Amino acid sequence: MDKRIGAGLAGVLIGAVAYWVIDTQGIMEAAPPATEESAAEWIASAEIEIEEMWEYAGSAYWVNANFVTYDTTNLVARASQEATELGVRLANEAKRWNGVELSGDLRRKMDLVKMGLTLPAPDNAAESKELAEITARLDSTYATGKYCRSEGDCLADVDIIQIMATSRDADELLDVWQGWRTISPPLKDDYVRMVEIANKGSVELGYADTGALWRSKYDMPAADVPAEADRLWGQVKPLYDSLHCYVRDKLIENYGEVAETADGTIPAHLLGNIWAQQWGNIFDVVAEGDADPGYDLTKLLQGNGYDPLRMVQAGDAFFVGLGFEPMPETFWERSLFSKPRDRAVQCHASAWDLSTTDYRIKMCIDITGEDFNTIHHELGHNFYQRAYNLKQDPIYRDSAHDGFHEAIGDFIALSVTPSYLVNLGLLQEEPDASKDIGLLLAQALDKVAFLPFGIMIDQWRWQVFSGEATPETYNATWWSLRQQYQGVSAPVERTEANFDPGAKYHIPGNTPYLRYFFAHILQYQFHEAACGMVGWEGPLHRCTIAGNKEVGARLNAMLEMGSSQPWPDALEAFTGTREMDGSAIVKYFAPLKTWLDEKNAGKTCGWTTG
Ligand code: X8Z
Ligand code: ZN
Repeated sequence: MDKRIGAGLAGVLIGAVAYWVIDTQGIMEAAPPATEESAAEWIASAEIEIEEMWEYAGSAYWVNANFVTYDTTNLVARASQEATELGVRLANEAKRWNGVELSGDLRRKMDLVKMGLTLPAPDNAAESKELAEITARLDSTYATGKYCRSEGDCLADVDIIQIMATSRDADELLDVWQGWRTISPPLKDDYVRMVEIANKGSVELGYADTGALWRSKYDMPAADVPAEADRLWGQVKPLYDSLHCYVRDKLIENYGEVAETADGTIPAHLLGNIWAQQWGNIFDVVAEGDADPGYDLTKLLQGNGYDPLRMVQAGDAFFVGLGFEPMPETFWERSLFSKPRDRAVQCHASAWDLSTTDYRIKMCIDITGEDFNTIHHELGHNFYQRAYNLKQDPIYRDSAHDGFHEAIGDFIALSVTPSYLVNLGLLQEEPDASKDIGLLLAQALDKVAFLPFGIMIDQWRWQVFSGEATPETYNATWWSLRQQYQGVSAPVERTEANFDPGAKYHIPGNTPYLRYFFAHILQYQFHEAACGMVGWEGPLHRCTIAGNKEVGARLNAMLEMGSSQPWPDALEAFTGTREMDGSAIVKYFAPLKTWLDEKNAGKTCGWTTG
């Protein structure tokens, strides 16, 4: 999630107004008439409650994520129940002003209150308790999931991620690929029940189902969101198709028939990532001689004695160079940068704002280029949070839309170019233009490969929430979408006894995922606009905005708007355009596309969708 990724709290913290009585149908008694004035009063006191609940529940979530135990899971279930009940109550109370004409801010705040929850509970204590217990259990069970390949040799998520990134032994890859997916079948019953309860809660709030609620958060008719995502996907799909064709061919060269499929898909265990979502780790397997980037960031970090703290300091320094205040002392004291040896933590990286002065990241950092990027990603959340927290009322303390939150740090990391690495002292000199294809290929393996993954996850959830996919077809639907969008297939037969979606953190963690797809489009728009501001005329992938205070000021202006304006206004403030647009990422990778298409000439590309 955007505010506390992985905590399941997004938008939950909409406070209560204790002195107004509300019955179970949401009809107010003893309440003042629904006027503009009463709306303003209600919002003001709701915002006080929101802040209090945010801080209280945040502490519970933080403790659970950092010390995953039976008891902290109980505590988080309690806090989550309270927060959800407040959210539901307020969403119902806000309905009171539905037919009343309100000034712009009041109407917007009312609407945000109504759609604030990610998983609304029905308006009864039994089901809200059950929902809170289920979500806490899903999160903790995932966090403690392990695959034991032999007695005493048990692998947690971070170990599996490492093996998938570095092993080139197809048998080992297949073994851990299957092994990690043994953690999720035990989650399925809880997941099914969770969908049932959250849907009931969503219907009570006036949405067709929970997917419809999720799609309602984009300042456009909810029904238009799938088409908007498809429009963007259509812009970038030709680029993905070229990459897919090239990578498949190289994998077949390397792995032989293990990589060869009759339908043209790529087996999911060969792509360097346990979810086949980003493929940068197999750069060495797929790159040809003329695609050498000239350096390897992981080796540079390791060779220069970087440790997790120093990596985070470098990320912080980037923002400081743009003119932002450094993260406060408490950030350094309270964040978690390394996986502790003696206890279970939720290792999936997240960024937290526990109050308007308390920012933290929680991450099990490895000294790799991939994690260096993720650090910038997480810090992007923190700097965004601080910008709007200091400027906006509690209800507006969020990003313009959730894709903005996910895009900021990635946009900053696009400026971690060779010239910036030279400045950091990590690289002696910039590789010349002959290395451009290598640089672009390395990045495309992460960013372009991600696009279809980013869009298919919530296609699956939308179908689950709407009932189009049932518990009897969960896994089949998942693999059919994987095939359709990514051209990726399971390396071994899967059945409904498997629950492969549950092996991806954001499914048990209940973090909506379309945000990451939008973010992968937006970050290139931000980059292109920012490079325009610095007067950059070279290729976009060589542009860095490091140290540019003017870009920093323009960025801050967008960040501090929070969610106070519809997102096209925020986008316009920074980029001058009001639409999401895939042409920036297409332009960025245009030289690579030409190169890939030359390499692919004469090959059979594409896959069947079954
Ligand atoms: O979950 C994340 C971030 C935290 S919001 C580390 N990401 C997605 C993922 O890992 O699946 C960033 C990229 C996509
Ligand atoms: Zn994020």
